[in-house]
Amino acid sequence: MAGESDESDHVAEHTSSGVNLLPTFLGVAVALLVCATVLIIGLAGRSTGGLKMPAGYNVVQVQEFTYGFRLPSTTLPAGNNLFVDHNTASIPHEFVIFKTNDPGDQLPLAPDQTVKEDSTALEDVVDSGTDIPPGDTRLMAADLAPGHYVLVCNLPGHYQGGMHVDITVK
Ligand SMILES: [Cu+2]
Repeated sequence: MAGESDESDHVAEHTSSGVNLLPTFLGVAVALLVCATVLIIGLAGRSTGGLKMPAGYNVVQVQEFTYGFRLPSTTLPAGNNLFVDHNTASIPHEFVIFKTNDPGDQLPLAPDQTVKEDSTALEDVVDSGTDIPPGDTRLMAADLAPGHYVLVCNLPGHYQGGMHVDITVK
């Protein structure tokens, strides 16, 4: 009696494991689909190269080239801005934003014709600090008050070459 019962259990188990291959396959397929969906949503929502940006920041994508800047808009919202600056050029550049009343093409100059960064007419609010090598991306954040700003690259000759953009924050 007991032996017979064991055998029928064994047969039932064996049969059921064969039948269960389909649900298992479906389970794996559903799991893969969920993973793919999460990945797609993640990629679609990304701001920059898959990096997760802090909430509450206006993300500004900037591209530098020789000699200029590309940005989606020269008007930015007051408050926290996060600049994601990519140097697309084959030479180093830098990224400096001054708050100033002076127009971007009329900033005070030092004797070497670079922008006179210590001028009282200029307030340095964002500064890459060091050169940004070709191909590199630099993240810089600033809490900007409403007003007029100028974004420049102040490597020798670059400001004069045209690397300045007037920005309005409001
Ligand atoms: Cu430059």
